[in-house]
Amino acid sequence: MLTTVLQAQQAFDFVPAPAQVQYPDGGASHFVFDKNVRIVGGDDFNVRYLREHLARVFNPLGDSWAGDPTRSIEFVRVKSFPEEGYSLEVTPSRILVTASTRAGEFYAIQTLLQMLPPQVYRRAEGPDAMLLRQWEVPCVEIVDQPRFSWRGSMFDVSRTFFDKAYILRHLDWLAYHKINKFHWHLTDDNGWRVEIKKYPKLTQVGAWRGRNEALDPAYNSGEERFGGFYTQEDIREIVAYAADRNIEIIPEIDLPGHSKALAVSYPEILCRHNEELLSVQGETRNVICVGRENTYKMLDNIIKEIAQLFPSKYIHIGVEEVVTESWKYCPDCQELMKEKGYTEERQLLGYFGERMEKILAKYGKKVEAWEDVVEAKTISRDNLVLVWHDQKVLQKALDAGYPAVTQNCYYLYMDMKYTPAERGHTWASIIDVEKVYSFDPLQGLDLSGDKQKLVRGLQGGLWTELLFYPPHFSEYQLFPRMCAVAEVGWTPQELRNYADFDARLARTHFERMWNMGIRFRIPAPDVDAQGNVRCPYPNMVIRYTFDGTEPTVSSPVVTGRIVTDHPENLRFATFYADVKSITVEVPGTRTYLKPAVKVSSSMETVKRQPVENLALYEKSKSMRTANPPKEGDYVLFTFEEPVSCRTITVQTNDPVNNFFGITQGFVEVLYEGDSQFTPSDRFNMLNRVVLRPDRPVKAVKIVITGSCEGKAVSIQPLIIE
Ligand code: TNX
Repeated sequence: MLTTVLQAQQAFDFVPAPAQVQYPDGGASHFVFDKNVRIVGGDDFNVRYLREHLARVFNPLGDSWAGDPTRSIEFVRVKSFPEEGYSLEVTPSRILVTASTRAGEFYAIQTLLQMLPPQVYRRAEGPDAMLLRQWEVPCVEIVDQPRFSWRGSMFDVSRTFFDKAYILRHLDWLAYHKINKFHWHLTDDNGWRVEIKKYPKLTQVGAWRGRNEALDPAYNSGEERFGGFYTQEDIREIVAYAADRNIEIIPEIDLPGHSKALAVSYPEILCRHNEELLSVQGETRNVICVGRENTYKMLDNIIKEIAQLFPSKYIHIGVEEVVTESWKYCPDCQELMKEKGYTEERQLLGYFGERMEKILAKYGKKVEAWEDVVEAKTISRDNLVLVWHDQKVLQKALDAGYPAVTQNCYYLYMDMKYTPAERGHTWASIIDVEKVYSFDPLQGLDLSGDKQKLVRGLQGGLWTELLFYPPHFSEYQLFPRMCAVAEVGWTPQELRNYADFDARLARTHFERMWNMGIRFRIPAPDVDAQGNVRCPYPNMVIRYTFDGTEPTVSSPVVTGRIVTDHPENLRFATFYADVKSITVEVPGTRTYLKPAVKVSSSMETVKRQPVENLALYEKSKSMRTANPPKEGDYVLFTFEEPVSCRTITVQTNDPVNNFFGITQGFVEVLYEGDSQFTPSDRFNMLNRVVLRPDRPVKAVKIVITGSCEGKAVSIQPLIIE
């Protein structure tokens, strides 16, 4: 028998913060939620969605929500309300939701869910699920509407494939944050992910990566074949699922560059030449021919199927980072240039945009394209530009009269590192949550005339070259940065305040996300040289080990001062339930041995990173091969004097530059007094072997047994302790 009446908080921790929130009597009176509350009116799906979430918390389950006429949730439609806007009024006898659309109603429900215990988000109750009898919601009046109409998330499923179940969960997470656009980056160099009935090879060939596949493996994917695609049936299901949650899915077919997956499936789409030109990402032969009519026939057929699958107004056709030089060597492209009087290959980008606009129009669609399409101004002004560089580029799009959305890489790229010690790219910058939050899509712009209206909004973008490993890393990269994107897109600029946002995350929103099943990123503890540790949030704990191993959920919690003669072996991580930060140590306590060593290798290296680098023991100086390694290749480290040490870490990838390491190979050790090498471990997922020698070591040898994931590998200096 449950007797405790749980107290709700006085002020709600909404994310994103609504435009107006008032507590008429300071939260003194309440609406009591229990199994007897009645639901009146409302869109069918919305009501089902609400009931389904309520049933995760309130006992008993079932349809008893028809109940008490004196306490109800009522949905009313009033035409004058803005698109996606709503009001939500909580009084002791009823919760009144007013909106003009089912979208507004849906967002009122999202706000309402944030007034309830975070368990409303839990995915399935376990056998020991605790259901509540009642919950008190303080009386409140909310009037709300979004600042921008485009609040999006771009997800690259080409580089790393994410299956249907995961996409559906991702859509749920976005909806909980009032995000309304899902830009689905379905094709790129590393995978074609949408079934096209007329061209089955796109997914038979172009959807698979691996050592023996048409497309190379991914960073950290090892040797296994991996990939996949969405059938047209999957797509329809996903599109409908999103639409129910007020999310429009915009498909991207990335053309005419970034097209390796298309080109390996149907090589006839390439230009007629054999030049191996490198794209920014180091791909070759990934630019399609824009001079031949057959290209447009094929694209027309593809777009026809895409247009039938996606009800969105726009289809994104790519147009970025195209190696236009490829067209220089192509007789067909050159002939077209002559005919058009073009002097530069880049002009063909404009031609391509124009042709695609016409094809899309046949199927009732408008073009969305990356910023490169602005230069030629060939597509009409009712198409949409997606900017990924800074505000200057956005300004150019606006000045040219194009409506635009920004995915500014310096603030909104979710594949960048949060801090230097974490995984991710760095080329655009290091992007912590505060940096995302600090962004305003209107900052630094000249908005004279009607230009402000052209800024449709923003989206976070998650590129997935580095996301194959570890599990849940996509969630780590997205959250809580996407929470910040959501608030930038929704909340009036004058109400935004990072400290307040961060406090809302800490008090309540982490717990919501945990219940949503998101394995989000939490900051590592601060550890100073004296061993003082500070936990980043009061409702998290720091766990530690003293043997140099990774802390786990069952490691002890730091409660006081730790006294040890071996501070170099201490490791700390922040935990929120089973969500874990990266591991940190006490700075300056580890001592590295740098015994004189001669290093040789069977592998040719690039000039700037020769094998001799490895004798310097400098973190920033590694060896990089010129080619993929092959069976029988080796790197041999021979010490001048036998080395006595506790561990030798043989690290082969380059964690700073995310460069490939050895996946097929092992390490062997020559001990003092022995005449033969003793085999040790094979390289693990982190391209690493850790040796714990019990005798002095004369030599260490990396033995290669097969190829690697990339086109070459890097090898780091030995770490000897
Ligand atoms: C740039 S942004 C790209 C992507 C990469 C990303 C990595 C854009 C249009 N192109 O192809 O995945 O950088 O951060």
